[in-house]
Amino acid sequence: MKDEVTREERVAGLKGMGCSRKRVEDARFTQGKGNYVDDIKLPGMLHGDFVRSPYAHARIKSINSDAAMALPGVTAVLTAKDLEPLNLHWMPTLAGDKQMVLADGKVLFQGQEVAFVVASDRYVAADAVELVEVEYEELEVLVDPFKSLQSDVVLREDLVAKDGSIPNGAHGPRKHHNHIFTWEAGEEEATNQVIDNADVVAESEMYYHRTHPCPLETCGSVASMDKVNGKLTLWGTFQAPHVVRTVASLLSGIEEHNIRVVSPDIGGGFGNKVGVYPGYVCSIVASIVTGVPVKWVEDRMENLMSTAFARDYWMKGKISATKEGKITGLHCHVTADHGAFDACADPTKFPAGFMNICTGSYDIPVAYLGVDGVYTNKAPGGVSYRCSFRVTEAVYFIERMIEVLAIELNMDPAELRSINFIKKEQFPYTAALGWEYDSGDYQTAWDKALEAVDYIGLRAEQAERVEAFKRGETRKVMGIGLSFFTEIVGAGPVKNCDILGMGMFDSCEIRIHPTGSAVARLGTISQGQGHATTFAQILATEIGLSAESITIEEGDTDTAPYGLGTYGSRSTPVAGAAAAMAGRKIRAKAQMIAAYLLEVHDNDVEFDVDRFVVKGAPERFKTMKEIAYAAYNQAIPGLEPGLEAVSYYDPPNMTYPFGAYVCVMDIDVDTGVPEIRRFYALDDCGTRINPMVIEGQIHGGLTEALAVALGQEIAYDDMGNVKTGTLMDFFLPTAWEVPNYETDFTVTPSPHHPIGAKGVGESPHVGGVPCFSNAVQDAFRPFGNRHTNMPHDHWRIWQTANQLGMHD
Ligand code: MCN
Ligand code: CUM
Repeated sequence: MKDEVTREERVAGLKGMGCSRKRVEDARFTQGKGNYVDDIKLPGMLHGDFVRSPYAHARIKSINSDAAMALPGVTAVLTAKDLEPLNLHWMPTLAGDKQMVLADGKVLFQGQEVAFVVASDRYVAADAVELVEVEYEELEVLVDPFKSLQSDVVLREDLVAKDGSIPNGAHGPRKHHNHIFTWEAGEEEATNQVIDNADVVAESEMYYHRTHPCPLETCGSVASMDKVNGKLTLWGTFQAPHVVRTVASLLSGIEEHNIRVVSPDIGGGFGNKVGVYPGYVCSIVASIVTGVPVKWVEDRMENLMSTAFARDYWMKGKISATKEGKITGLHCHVTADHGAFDACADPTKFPAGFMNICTGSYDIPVAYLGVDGVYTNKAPGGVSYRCSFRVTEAVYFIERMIEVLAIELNMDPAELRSINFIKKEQFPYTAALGWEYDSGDYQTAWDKALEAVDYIGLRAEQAERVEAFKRGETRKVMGIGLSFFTEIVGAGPVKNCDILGMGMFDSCEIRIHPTGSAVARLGTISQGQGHATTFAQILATEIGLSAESITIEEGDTDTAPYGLGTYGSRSTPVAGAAAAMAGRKIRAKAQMIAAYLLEVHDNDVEFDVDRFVVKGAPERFKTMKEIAYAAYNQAIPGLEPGLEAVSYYDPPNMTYPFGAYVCVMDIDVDTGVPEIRRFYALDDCGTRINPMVIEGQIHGGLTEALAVALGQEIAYDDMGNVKTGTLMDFFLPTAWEVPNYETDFTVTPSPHHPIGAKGVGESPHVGGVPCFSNAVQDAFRPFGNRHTNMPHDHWRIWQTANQLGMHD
């Protein structure tokens, strides 16, 4: 048979890996046809709403729900007392702690769930919430983790033994009743010795403030208990639907096969939707109690005040070097404010996430990290917002330490980085704090970035600007923000990563239909990352069917294979690998079918784009479509009919994407307003599946980084009131503040990933925050600045200028 189509055209027709295929999910999103939790409307459905605590720390004297129950349309008001007989008034957190579902005796943060009102509609429920009378007795509030560790006030009375002693926590001994854990990595004595004897030592203290991912869609769930069949269906904003099913089963006693958890479309997760919230539990209980479906959807203020926050790390560092700038040692201590319950969603063995990647991209011979987790009267959480499990904090820490060391050495910070990079030939590289970096070529990326922005020219311009400022010719200073980051994503090897005991593998199941189209289901779930588009591209290249003919399904536990979900940029490293492996199983069977049809030996055919070809006889082939048809319609000796495969993939290692970012900023010292002149972002995520999706991820992550660095904060007053609980006060950047990002890349494949791909979803945030912050700090460096804390809002920038005497 003669082929009319060229090989290039066949490759292009697949829309496989490397193709900037348009996102297939956007057709419904841009037309308002998405299907979100709040779009789920079931017959007879009731609506829940929470009575929340106005106080940050108070004893509950009484709850009176008579007036609320008297309101027409109100079905039930649940309190901890109602949940206690079911043993559901507390629930386990993903960090091995436990958390009140509804306030049990006292409240520990403003906005904490006190009672759950169930009514005929959302508005009646909200009115009834106002009618529930709760009598509180205020207690002393602790919002400062350092004071909390000194205070006699016991926050978690449930974690103190009757004799007053302090039992161990999930991560070992606790030093104080408000202490959660101490976590250490590296060698403290050896590190101290190196630092004590070093030529040059730089020290810095920095606060990575508390913030919140604030996804456009808030958290919510709809529970429907079918008592006749004993089946519970739960729709919700879940980044890890299978884990939710397992937890729901363990908590409720309903057998796992009788629970179906569905994540429909999700309007942004960013880690905010990994944890299990009281609202989910209450909607389940309410549906069991009332026998009808119950919906719970939080409002914006509830989302900002009570669901998983991000960061809140107080970091103290020492870094030592030779006079020539070779780093010799790094010491880091963190006081980690986890709020009222330790509800971080880290893998079990990592109570401070992967903070021990804080040696960054540098070859540092010896290091130590110590983290103390602390309870305070704030909302629980900590691991969210494109964080790769605390890697945001780690990269911010090391990229600030590098800048401070450069000041100490009176050296250019770009050169200091170059001197200390882990070299290409050192990979796989084992860092002082234990991680084995899979691959990297940092110097090449760095040189490309510096050249692209004309770094030397920028420094010359900056020096001129400083002189002009001193002569009184301008009121604007110029900052050049640098950051080089190494990410660690793809949790993870089951041997050291689990969540609540569940190993962190992931999965893909492929079913090829007779006419040569396919459905593939995975254990992950997209919240906007474009999985329906990109996973199909991996499969297109692996199995030779066009991405347009492959449907990707995620998020329904009745159909998708078990997987640990989407966070920590693990979808590509883990589920993406499972997809490739399952695709290869399909291909292996297809090869046998092709050989049979072509009447040659299995080894005499080879895969070529979309077909199997007889070696040395390219005119003899069978396309994958023909093979799929034959799989269902021909009796092939020794082979079962059908063409399906499943893979559960346990990665041998994490993947280590990296990047080089430069931000050029002009700052008006009289208004404190920064203007971003240029932002250049080079990312290396190994093999690139969809360059356009990658670019979208980078634009989004950088914009969120801009937000965090330049203004966004969840701030509390001394009484524990959230000062930034609405979008009037919580800064969300708009097109107005966002610059025109320039993106660039290098490609250093992961040696252990089947297609060489590394994750990218969190990279721009991880590298972006230090880059924006360094730009602000660099602008003031010639005037004596060493370090100022984020967020660099206009007022704080103005203050920095003022303190440096620039308004005199
Ligand atoms: N990709 C690619 N080539 C690569 C790596 C990734 O084309 N070498 C594509 C992937 O196919 C996928 C996207 O980039 O479509 C992101 O992939 P990955 O880095 O594997 O991250 P995940 O899919 O696991 O997404 C999680 C990550 C996290 S943890 C947060 S937080 C975050 C982020 O994604 N939340 C997001 N990006 C987000 N983007 C949107 N729109 N919404 C969120 O909630
Ligand atoms: Cu840490 S935010 Mo993402 O891992 O969902």
